[in-house]
Amino acid sequence: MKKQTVTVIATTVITTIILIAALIYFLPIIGPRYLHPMMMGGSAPVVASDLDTSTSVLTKQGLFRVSYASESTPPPLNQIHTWTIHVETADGQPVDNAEITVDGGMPDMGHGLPTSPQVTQNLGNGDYLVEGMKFQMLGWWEVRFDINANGQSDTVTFNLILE
Ligand SMILES: [Cu+2]
Repeated sequence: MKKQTVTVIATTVITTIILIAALIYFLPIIGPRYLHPMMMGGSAPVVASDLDTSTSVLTKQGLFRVSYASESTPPPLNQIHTWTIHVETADGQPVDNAEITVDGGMPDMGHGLPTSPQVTQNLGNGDYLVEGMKFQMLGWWEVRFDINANGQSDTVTFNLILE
């Protein structure tokens, strides 16, 4: 082979490798923004415009009022982080002895959370630390807390839209 031919082949191979490496490197960054809607059939998930995204809401049966604060606002994408939730009775008394479990997912996509967040600390005054929160896609997420306190249980659902 001519030296020139070898040079052309080598350049092509190196360029290809660099392009593939760049694609692999950037996919996790651009993926959630572009691939996710494409994988779902070409359209971005439709989110009801009247969706309640309040960070403080009453539980389903109205027993408790629960609010949350993410470690950073808005919650980060693709990063494990913590939430703090505050639980009080409907008339505003902090609930200190709650057993709380966490669940959630993307309702319009039929999948759950990528992690299993846990309430790991009772911070007192109705505050609880939630560790292991993670959202790996943009769009509409539901985060549910089952709250059990004083022999009563109720569920709260928060909606959030990551964009
Ligand atoms: Cu999803």
